Amino acid sequence: MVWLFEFEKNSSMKRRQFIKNASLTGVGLAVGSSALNCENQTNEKSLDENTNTFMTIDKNKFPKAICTWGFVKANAKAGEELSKGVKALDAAIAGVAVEEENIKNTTVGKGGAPDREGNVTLDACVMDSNGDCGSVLYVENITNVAALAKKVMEDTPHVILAGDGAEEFAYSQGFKKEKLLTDASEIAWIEWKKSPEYKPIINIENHDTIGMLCLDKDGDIAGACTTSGLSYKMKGRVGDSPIIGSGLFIDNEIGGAVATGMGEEVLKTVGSFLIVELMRNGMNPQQACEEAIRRIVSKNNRYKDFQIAYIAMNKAGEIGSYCIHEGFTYMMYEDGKNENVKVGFFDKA
Ligand code: SD4
Repeated sequence: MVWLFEFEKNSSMKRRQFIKNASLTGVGLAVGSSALNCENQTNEKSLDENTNTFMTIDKNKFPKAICTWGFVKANAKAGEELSKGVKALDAAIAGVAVEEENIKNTTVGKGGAPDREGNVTLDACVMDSNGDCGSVLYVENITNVAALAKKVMEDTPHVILAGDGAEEFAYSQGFKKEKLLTDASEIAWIEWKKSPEYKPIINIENHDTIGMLCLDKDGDIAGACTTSGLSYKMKGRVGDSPIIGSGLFIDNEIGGAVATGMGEEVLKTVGSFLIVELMRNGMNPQQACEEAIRRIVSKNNRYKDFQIAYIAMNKAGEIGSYCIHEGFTYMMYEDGKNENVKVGFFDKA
């Protein structure tokens, strides 16, 4: 065990050395050297392969927070935490908790729409700057599932806990039992049962999953993604949001990405991991998000019926976002300002 740990540590050090050499000799990698030898520097440069110029990482531009959709308060909360010096993962969890606790949001946390049997089941994951991650899926009766995912990451030998096991673990960690089905969600579900057709509606039914990426004052990236999934899903259904690599992925040498929309289609292309790998290979966050959407629509002629949107941020704090259909926006917190940004879309027809 000790030997394995030493081996991993060494191989990761070797890789870092390679990245550093690649940057210095002008070959290879685009972003990703920001974790290197820069403890006390404000600016740091790495080669952007697309432009063949050196990209400046200016730590004065940190911190930054971005999240899916127009969640003004959640993103502001994360931004304020980051400005106080809170680390990226804790800031992201504090930010998304605002929506988990918002009973008017019908696709996240308490107040989320139930499955077709009337059960609210939540999915969430978190990923930290050091590559650790935690995830919970199909959890009932617990509101702050992103915080619970962090507990799984920190206090269990596992990455994922599901269903009853996740719920029992939550109680053992002091989380309280709460009824997640609100009166309003129950009324809407009873109404839906009168003609029970499962048809997620673009930008309406799908529009509330919160995925958040935070870049803290030290230049470290982490993220969180939390949802009640698609309304009136089949019992047992789990989407992309709690699946590391699909709903969320972070590589602190490169950047991070999160997804929202029709989870089944994100899962098929492991969308967030794909975006981070595309950034590693030289794309900027915008190009990477566009390519990830292109991979989905090029394989799937049903794309007119569903929405998917991605947001991504690299180590320099550059941001990208793209979606299939018009209507997606994201929040960006930077320099104390919290703005809603409209996003370009693929389906111009
Ligand atoms: C899911 N991706 O469960 C989530 C739903 C979503 O905005 O993002 N809604 O498939």
